[in-house]
Amino acid sequence: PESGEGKAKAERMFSLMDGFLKNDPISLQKDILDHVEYTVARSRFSFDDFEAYQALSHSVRDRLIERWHDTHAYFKRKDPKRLYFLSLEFLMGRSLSNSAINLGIRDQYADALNQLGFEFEVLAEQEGDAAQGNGGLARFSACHMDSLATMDFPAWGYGLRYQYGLFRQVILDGFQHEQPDYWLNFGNPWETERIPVSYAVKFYGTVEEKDFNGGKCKVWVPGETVEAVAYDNPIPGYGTRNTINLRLWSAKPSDLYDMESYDTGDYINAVINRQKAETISSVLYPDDRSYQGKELRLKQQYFFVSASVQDIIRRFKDSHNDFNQFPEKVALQLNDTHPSLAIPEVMRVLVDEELLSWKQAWDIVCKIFSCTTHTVVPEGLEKIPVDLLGSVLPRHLQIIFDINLSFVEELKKHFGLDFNRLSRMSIVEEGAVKSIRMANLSIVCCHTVNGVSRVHLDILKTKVFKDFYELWPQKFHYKTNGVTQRRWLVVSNPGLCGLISKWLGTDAWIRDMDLLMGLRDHAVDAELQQEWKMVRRINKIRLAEFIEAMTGMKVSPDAMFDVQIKRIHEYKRQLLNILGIIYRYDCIKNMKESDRRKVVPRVCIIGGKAAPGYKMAKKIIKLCHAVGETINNDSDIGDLLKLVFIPDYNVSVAELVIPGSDISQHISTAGHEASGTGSMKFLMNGCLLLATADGATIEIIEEIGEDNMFLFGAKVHEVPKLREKAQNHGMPLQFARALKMVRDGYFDYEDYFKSLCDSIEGGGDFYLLGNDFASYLEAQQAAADKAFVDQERWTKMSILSTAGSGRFSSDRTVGEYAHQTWGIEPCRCPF
Ligand code: F58
Repeated sequence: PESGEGKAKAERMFSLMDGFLKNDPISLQKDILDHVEYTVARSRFSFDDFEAYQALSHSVRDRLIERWHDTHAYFKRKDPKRLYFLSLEFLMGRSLSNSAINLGIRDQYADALNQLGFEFEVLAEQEGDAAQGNGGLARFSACHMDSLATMDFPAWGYGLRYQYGLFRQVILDGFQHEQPDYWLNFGNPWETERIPVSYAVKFYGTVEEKDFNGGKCKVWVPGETVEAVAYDNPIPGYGTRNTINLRLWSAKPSDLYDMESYDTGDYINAVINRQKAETISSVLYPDDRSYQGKELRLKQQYFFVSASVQDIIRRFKDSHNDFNQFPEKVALQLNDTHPSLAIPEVMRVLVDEELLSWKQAWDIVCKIFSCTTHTVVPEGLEKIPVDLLGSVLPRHLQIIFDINLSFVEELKKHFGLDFNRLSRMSIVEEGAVKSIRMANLSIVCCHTVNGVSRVHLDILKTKVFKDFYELWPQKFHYKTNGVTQRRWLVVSNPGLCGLISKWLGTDAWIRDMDLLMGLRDHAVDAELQQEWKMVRRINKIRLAEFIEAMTGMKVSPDAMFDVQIKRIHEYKRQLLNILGIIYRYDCIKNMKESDRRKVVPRVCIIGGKAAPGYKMAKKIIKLCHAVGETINNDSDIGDLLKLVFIPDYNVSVAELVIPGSDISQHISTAGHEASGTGSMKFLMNGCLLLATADGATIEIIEEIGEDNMFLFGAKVHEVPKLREKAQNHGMPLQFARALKMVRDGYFDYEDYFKSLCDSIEGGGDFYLLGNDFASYLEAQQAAADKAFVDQERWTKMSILSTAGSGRFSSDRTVGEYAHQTWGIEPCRCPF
């Protein structure tokens, strides 16, 4: 308040506080100890590392909350257009280091802790990962939140607060087993439960028509009501006071209970049934391949969408009373089609509850939604069976049918009675199981649909959404992905980070990655090269220690560390990597002693989770272990070749592995990886890429040049022809030999691996492993091995990789979205 009674009250409130929290070492120490005593409820004279971590996190959180309040008060006062980012998955990882660094007080905390006898780094290791997502799509959400905050955009993230995050991967005898990730077991200091922020979410029931104002209106009478309670997670920007919010919804039984079920006399069962409401937010679906029409999944989607839409509309109505202003104040971004029920939900609220006309509501909807698509595979496109949707969300089904009716009319005007085309484009798919195509719904209603790299957009335009592109070419865009340098360099590689700032003479690149280009001028400077190698070696030693701790295997940091870490998928071709390793093993084994001395020792590191129901992916994990078992115990091979599988790959593991890698593999069959973001993290950290020309790699090549990476394999446009050829031609010799070793039981388990071998030999080699094998080996041997021996050249390539990574910051991506898609401006909290 700027004047009057409100101002006087605010001043008095403020005078009762100690002012803002202070960040000098004594204040921080006092703060941590207070939290030990009062929050963790341990004696300040006796607490362990975990308790110290809890107290430290609460102390950091206090500072986040201060800024969070200021930011939101400021947004409220300025009332800018806001972006709402809706995603069913956020893969945030740990928060402590990231928050302390973004707040600009990590070093102060480290000093304060030292004096108390603790180490910041050691306490940071106590934190578990927040793994509320599967892979790339979920990490995309997390990187975008960091960039939105740092760039001062008035944005909110909305999602679901799963009690069980992505499963933990346990390897027993080389096989993957899944264990539940009950991540909230030890509390989560980063979130704040907001009991007063809760909304009723309805399911099932019937739709009734009532007379209203001389006309008719629809009333949805639900069969079940569940309460959505908000949990807020502050997201601090770097180099700004702005701290935005990630609001995750948790399901609780509703207070609106149904008298009938209690009146049956079966009180206990009635309570138990109510309790079941909580299952909606209990578990994350661990499959990132294809959509399965499961009722729980549908309820999860609608649950978080409905609560978010209610929250957004409530906020809008707090300061506006005319819905015509809605598109000037609100942009809604759908992260893939998972949140696309938000479209009929906004229509429903505007028409049924706010009593706008259908036309008014539709005009608004067409202006506020945009959608990012993350996949190229048609199996990834969601389809919800009409029967299921009609039962769970009867009013939404009606709305979707009505939208489709007008859309099909428009199609007829445009294309005439081309029934094939009409049936392909219709939102409703006829067939054995009549379904709603969520991608079609999204394209019809969103003003912008974007792919995540240039080549991804080409594939969308020419294949997946060809018909729609012909109708609305202006709707389709691409925004090449990026990742946040705060987490992927500043948090995870402090050594390199300091070196970069020293040589650039500034740390301004942490907010402006284009500045990294300045490193190009020093790429051959002997002094920088020396320091660069030193930092990278320290990171390799750290990685070697980690490998020993996780697997018991000792590896030498003198060897080349060759890494492939990502979800296990056939299209990502971990199998190509393993067959390449088998080939290398076979070669070394058959070499003369004198030749062996010339071999560059190599540690091959693979990590990643397989979806629990994805049989082939699980076999690939087992094969990796079986091959590793043979190679690692072969005394002929010694340190020349090692194969390590890092279990339970997650964000924190990536933070440790990436800075210590020499070379990383991004080897999907061309045309299958929509973008790929792992490559960008490695690139920033000066790790060389061994890659196919797929997804965003094509744009990385343009930035750093072919000479600074190791490219191989078929190009996107060559793949269809090569596939036909693969059906009819045999395998190249070297490839057949490596595969035969698997088939013949050289690594045991021949029966178990049979279907894996058959998928290549008998199954037409869909992912073109055979076709790309020779050029893969060439890239590996001629290029990578030779280049590694020439450390001066290698280091130059490494420096140029980091120098060329500026474009792949999510700051650039988010800036493009803000400007071209959302129409939002920065709103920087001034104090
Ligand atoms: C990933 N997609 C892409 N899930 O595979 C990757 O290339 C990209 O870099 C990343 O998104 C970020 O844009 C992903 O994680 C999916 O694509 C789902 C597959 C199953 C259906 C729903 C999407």
